[in-house]
Amino acid sequence: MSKRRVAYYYDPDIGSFSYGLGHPMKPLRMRITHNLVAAYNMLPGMDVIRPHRASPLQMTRFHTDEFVDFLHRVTPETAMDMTGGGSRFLTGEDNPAFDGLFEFCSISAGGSLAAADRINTGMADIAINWAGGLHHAKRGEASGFCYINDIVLAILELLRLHTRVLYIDIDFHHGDGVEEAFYTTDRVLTCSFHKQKDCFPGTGKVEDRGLGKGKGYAVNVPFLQGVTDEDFKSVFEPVIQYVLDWYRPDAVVLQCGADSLSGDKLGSFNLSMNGHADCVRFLRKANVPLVLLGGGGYTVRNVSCVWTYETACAIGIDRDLDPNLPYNEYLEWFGPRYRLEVQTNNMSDENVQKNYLESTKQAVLENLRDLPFAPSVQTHETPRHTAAQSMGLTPDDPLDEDELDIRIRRMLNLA
Ligand code: EL8
Ligand code: ZN
Repeated sequence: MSKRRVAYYYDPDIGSFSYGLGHPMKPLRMRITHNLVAAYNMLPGMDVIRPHRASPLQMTRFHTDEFVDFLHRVTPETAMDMTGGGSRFLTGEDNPAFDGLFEFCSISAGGSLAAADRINTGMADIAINWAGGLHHAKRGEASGFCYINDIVLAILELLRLHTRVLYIDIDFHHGDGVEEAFYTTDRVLTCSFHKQKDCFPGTGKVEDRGLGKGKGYAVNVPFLQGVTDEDFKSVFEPVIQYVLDWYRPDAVVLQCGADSLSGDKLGSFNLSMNGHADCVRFLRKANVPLVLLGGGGYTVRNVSCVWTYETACAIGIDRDLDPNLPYNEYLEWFGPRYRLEVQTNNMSDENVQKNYLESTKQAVLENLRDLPFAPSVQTHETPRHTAAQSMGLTPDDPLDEDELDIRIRRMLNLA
């Protein structure tokens, strides 16, 4: 397997944050993953970098000033008595104001921004940030354990030097925050594979395809519970191959949410580690600059196994890994088999009933037939930032094409 230059972003502080007792999101999983990557002696094969922490200004390239300011100020003690701020920006027990919240967001977003920058400079073929992938966060509010949308920030960074970016999301949940941010542009094609029926956030239907210039550039593949490796691959590969051939992305961002694995605490798919990693291998083989990000994943041992294995896929040593785990600081988390694996089970696969899988695949591919070949950026004069305000855009509106152009030009200090 040909070599790739891999940049790996990790901040040793990330594992110390906690969403609070009983919360399923455990930042410790990033530390356990890193520990396993190191125990397999993978670090020498990558450029290992502790990323700068994203600043509030960098976050406002997508998020509203007031939301970022709130995250910067809120503490567990003040969250409840902030005048409406607590409820308006943080929704319920999913998104608590935990100790160090802003620092956590800053590390997560800093890693994804640094990964995008490394791709922009051409210094890496693949850039990894397992602390990223927080795909639900909206411009003005937290959602689904996500506060700052590091993925949108990274894609905006990639758009400075790339005409078209492909975003792929294999998390159990729909990547709604990223889809919404780019719903009206053809410069980002978002493609999410997820459970939609009776599942948070409830969006991501096949017929949800984008708006205006973005029509056809949001692709949704909703599965039913019990998805197997075979099911997933039979849809993922033809859909992504078609998009690669016709959209011709200059860069790809793959959100590797691990709650689509079998046995996840919140998910109900039946993917093995190998089946999940086949998506990474498929994109690596496409040989397009690639950013790998984390995401959901609540059975911590499985999360750490799959992200360790996908790090090996990125480097190109996955076939050589010993499935018997090397000694490491968290070995007890992997008992009683102490193996690099995610065991599948015999749960019912609802996707093969009533021809659901085949009919969904055909509907998605039918939609893709409208996709024009490789749209290029319009060369029109981009209106000034004031144009966006005169368009009456409110903080809750998704970024439309002009708004996107304006924010990119502002980032480039062209506005
Ligand atoms: C659960 C929403 C799903 O449990 C978020 O499900 C998915 C995020 C993701 C669940 C829980 C859910 N929230 N996206 O992976 O890709 C529907 N929330 C929850 C929050 C706090 C908690 C327990 C469950 O701890 C408690 F507050 F109870 F202590
Ligand atoms: Zn998820």
